[in-house]
Amino acid sequence: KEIAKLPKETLALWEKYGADESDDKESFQKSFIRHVTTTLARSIYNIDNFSAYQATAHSVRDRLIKRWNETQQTHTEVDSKRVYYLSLEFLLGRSLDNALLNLGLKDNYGGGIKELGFTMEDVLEQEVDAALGNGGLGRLAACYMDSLATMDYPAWGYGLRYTYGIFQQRLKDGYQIEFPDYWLNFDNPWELPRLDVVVDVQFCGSVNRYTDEEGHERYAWEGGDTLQAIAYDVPIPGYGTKNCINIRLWSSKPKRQFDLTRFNEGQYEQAVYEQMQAENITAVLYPNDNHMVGKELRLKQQYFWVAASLFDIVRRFKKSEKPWSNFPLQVAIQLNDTHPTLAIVELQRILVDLEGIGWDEAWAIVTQTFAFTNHTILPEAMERWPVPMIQYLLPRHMQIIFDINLFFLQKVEKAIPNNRDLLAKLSIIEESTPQFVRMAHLAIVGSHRVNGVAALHSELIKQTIFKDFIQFYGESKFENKTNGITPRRWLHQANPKLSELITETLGSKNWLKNLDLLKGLKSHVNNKDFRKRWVAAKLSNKVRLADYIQKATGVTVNSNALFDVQVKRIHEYKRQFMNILGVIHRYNTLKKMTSEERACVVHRVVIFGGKAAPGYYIAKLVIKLINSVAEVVNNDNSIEDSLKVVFIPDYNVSVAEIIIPASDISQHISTAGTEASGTSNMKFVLNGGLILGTVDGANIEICEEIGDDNIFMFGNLAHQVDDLRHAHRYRSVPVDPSLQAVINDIESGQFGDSRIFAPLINTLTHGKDYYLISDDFQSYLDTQKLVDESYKDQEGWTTKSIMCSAHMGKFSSDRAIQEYADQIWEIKPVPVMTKKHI
Ligand code: T68
Repeated sequence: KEIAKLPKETLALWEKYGADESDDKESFQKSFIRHVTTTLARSIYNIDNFSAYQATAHSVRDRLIKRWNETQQTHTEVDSKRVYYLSLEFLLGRSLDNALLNLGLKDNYGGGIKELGFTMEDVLEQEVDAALGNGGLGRLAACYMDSLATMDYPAWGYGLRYTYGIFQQRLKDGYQIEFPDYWLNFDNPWELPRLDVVVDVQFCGSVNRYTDEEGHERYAWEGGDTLQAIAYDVPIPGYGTKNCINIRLWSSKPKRQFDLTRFNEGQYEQAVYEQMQAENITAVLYPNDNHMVGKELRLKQQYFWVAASLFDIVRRFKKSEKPWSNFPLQVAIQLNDTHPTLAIVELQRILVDLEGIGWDEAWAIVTQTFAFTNHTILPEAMERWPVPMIQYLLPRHMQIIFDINLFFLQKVEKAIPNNRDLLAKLSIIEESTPQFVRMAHLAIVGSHRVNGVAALHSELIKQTIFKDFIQFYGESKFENKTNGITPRRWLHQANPKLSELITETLGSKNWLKNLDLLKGLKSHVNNKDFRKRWVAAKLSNKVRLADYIQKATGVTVNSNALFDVQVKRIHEYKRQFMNILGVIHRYNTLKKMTSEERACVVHRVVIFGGKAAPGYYIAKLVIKLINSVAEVVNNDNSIEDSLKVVFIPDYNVSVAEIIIPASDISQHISTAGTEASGTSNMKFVLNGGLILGTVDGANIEICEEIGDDNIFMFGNLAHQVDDLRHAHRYRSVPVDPSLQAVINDIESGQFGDSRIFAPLINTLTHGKDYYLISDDFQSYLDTQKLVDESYKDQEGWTTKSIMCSAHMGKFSSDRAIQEYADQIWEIKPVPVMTKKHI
């Protein structure tokens, strides 16, 4: 309305000068030089690769912001239902290459930068990863944002802007050591600081009961400390669309910049200390995956993030002046694991305490709004918070949780009377001393839908951790949404040669938006030229990885050997230990062979990578063992290069982009029933790598899609695990003989001081072996033999490789997002309208 009042001449100026910069080469070069001279205050005389990266990034950022603005304007105008994805982790990796590809700028920018005296490769290398996540869960959030943007959905991500992301891993004497990841050291061109978007967040204080004018009993949360959340927006461009969505990351700040009274009273240090406490909240990402750490600071992070995000969401809803009953028609909130579960309580508090809505009406709104994704059934990962801790930090929320629980249990009692045992099992409160709040129970009770992340996992949650809820809710509340990965980053960007071959073969780039089209490759599987180029692409990726390995570890590997890869967080359930034990078996078998016999074996390079949580002693010992074995094997000339072992340090998203396309076979060998889904398994197969895996997580669905001829599966099944564990404990099952031989090798000191590894060996013996390495070891070795045999038939292997990629359509994150959008969120795409610039 106010714009309409402006004089015509003013409007004309905005229209004239607000026009988009073009995307051609010359426009890029102009903006590049402008950014070098004005943004960076440099010149042709002192510009290095890093400045070239910054200038290029700023040029892309300008274009991103335009799209981002148009997207937000369109969403405001259309005001259809939006989805909000609440995730404590967004593992985005690098942004420049992704933005260039998604915006379709890569060719023009690549040519442009060359003429300016740089290579695109060198420039891309300069960027540090945004590593605000631990592993699968955080990377899933990033893939989902890419799909939401690409498919034109009106979506927001909400998370925390950690000053330090996941630690950097270095190796010293074969041990992992951790260094802080201060990723914001240099300016971050991929965020827009919104210093005007500030939300107050309260902690502690007390609750006062009062009666309002209408005689209703009400509660007010008063006093305590107030901090501020500042918004930093990260634009996420879709591929081949104008849509550019937003991840809003909150950073914590003290509310008052300086407490003068304190200062005057001589309490300077105390005042500064409190300021620092406020900034501490978003200082660091907790580095544990699949493990609950009950630190108060972690709970503060969760509430800080949830409170700021809900304030923002509610503020946006209120702008539309719709009645509260419309809230679930305008807003869907997805909880990425239980980390944001307090959002359920916070929304109920806003509705009841601040908006004066009756409890039942408010609760109906809340439960229709939220949906919850579970990512694990490991008991040690289940979030539970001590009641006294919540009571102290969030006194009103604790009351609300007790009330939610009371009303829920009353309903259970009514539906299934006289079952105290069931009430205790379903209760949100664990009746121990002290009491605990079970966050998963709260998330289930406060959501209209609960999902697992692969078919097996979604079945298992119904049979194990959430079994008692089925009695009350029935099955319909629980469903499956098999994870997916974005083919834009994980094939097009990470594997340009293969991407180009696919595009040429299929005749268009449409497969990047409809991954099922990869099926079209099947009719080319016998085409000689196509096969040759397929193999050549793999080889060139292996050469690229071999170069990287040389640089990162000093080990020289032969690109013609079979590349066998296991890269993921180091965890007992993922069984990197079993892999390295298998390597020892292989090594000692090779040593016993004659030179002639060895001439017939397939040469292997076994590649490991992954971080161990800093406090996870056994996982860190696994890293040490891998490095100790590598040291011996790589320096043993007697085996004539038939085996090499490398541990690539500091595995992260950018390193994954180099490793994954180069894999011949990758290992996904978790104890059956423990890996909820896995997502790297999908990335490897999409890139034409075969997998060796257990019957677990998404391996099962991958097998269904690609056919069991194209995958190496082994080991016990999920339903056998309980009995096997039982057998270990009570019948003291002897360790498998091949395994015992390997244990003896380690204990003999073949890989250095064996006392170091005693605690690790102890996890296998004395009736423990919780992850059943002993039970799966023989079938693991047998299957590895099959892999060797298959690899000897190179033509057969190439056929498998092509067939693998061709059948991976299902695992696009676009498919996953489509299912969430249709079946849980009930949202529709909103194509961005290109607008005038005013
Ligand atoms: C992973 N979980 C699952 N957790 O392990 C994996 N945990 O099977 C699945 O594919 C993936 O989620 C996506 O669904 C994690 O990555 C964490 O990183 C994590 C972080 C904090 C606390 C607990």
